[in-house]
Amino acid sequence: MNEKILTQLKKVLNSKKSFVLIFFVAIIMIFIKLYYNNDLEIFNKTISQNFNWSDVQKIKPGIGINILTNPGLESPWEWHFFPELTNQIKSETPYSGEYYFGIEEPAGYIYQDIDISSLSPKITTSDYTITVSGSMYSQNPYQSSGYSYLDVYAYTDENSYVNLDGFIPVTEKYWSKKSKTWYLPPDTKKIRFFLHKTVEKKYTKQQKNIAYFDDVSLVISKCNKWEDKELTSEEEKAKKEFQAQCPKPDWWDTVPVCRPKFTNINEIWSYYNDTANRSNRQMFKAAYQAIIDYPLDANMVITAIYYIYQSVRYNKEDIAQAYKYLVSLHEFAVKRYFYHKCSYSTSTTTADCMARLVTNLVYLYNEKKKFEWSSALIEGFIKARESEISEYNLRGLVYEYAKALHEQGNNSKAIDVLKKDIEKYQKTSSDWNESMQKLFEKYSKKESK
Ligand SMILES: [Ca+2]
Repeated sequence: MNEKILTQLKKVLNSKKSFVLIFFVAIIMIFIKLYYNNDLEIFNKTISQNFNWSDVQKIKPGIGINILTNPGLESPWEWHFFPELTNQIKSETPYSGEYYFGIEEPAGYIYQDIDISSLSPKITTSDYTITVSGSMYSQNPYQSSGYSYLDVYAYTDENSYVNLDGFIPVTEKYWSKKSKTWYLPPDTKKIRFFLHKTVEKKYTKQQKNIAYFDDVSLVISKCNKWEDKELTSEEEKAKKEFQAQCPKPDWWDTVPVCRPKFTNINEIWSYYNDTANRSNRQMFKAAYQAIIDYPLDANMVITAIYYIYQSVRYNKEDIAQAYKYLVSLHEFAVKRYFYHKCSYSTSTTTADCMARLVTNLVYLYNEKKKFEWSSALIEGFIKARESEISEYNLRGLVYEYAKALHEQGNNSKAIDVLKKDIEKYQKTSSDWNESMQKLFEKYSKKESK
């Protein structure tokens, strides 16, 4: 009898216990959920104090894979914060997953150490590369500070390292994937990978630009160096002529391009568009290599020069630093291929590929205030090839022609050129109509003064 009562009582107690336990667990979960949502900082601190860091499964270093742990920046695991973790973990607009990092402090940074000593018996030669990439943007960049960028310290032992720098800060205000590749110093044992924010010396307290990061990666690859193609004696002669006028840039040997060389112009075009996985210098180098591999293939040479121009002009670098022979390069092409018939399909040919190079050369002349060279070049080119140039490219040349005439003090001729163009195309709905009209009005006002 007594035993029966006891078991009954135990049952009741047990059920109450479990009820109370469930109740408390629920309350705790609600609290955690509230903190989690409302104050990520407290969440992070609570977790980081109670978490056993050694439990984190680290990525085993290998060749050709992303060797960062927690590359999606979903939590603080494996990352080190300076200043210490406060509110660098963001959740408003992730690039992927639920979280990402944002550096607010003017001199703040975040890094991860990667031990690659298990790989270093292999990395004894200079043909291994390290590629970093990530999605980044900056919020309300104030002047020229507060932009996201990445860099790397390659340690050959505990105290000596090489700083791999030169990553161009990301000025976009929306998620943009950028990458950079360096040769990895032989015998690198450890890599310290940094997420950084650019800082101006004079920053104010009010200035709160935030540099954001998500989905970062760090990949070590074996990169076979390119051998120059074997050429016929005729090709060799053309290559020498080209290189005498347009030598390789000084930085040539420091920029690895780990991809097969171009064999046709479609490959140039698709690599140019792959901005997430190539830098402007890599684009330049691959295009230049195509010219010296196919020096007698006019379409290849012209296309490569066009994309060299694009990569130099849009790399936010000083042109002279990127390539000081950019004018020579265009003069070479314009002289050699002035009458070249560009073919994009088998049935039609145009002068458009040359019109684009002529336009670029005019931009370069104008920057040097060589307006008389610009107008002479456009005049000659239009005279020789007008019927083969598309309306859009032709009007682009006419626009530059008017500007060059105006700059030389020949305003009335500039107005005349614009007037003729406007009359000729008044019934079309081209983008050029408005620009031509505006320039015409601007120059006419000056004339009547
Ligand atoms: Ca993420």
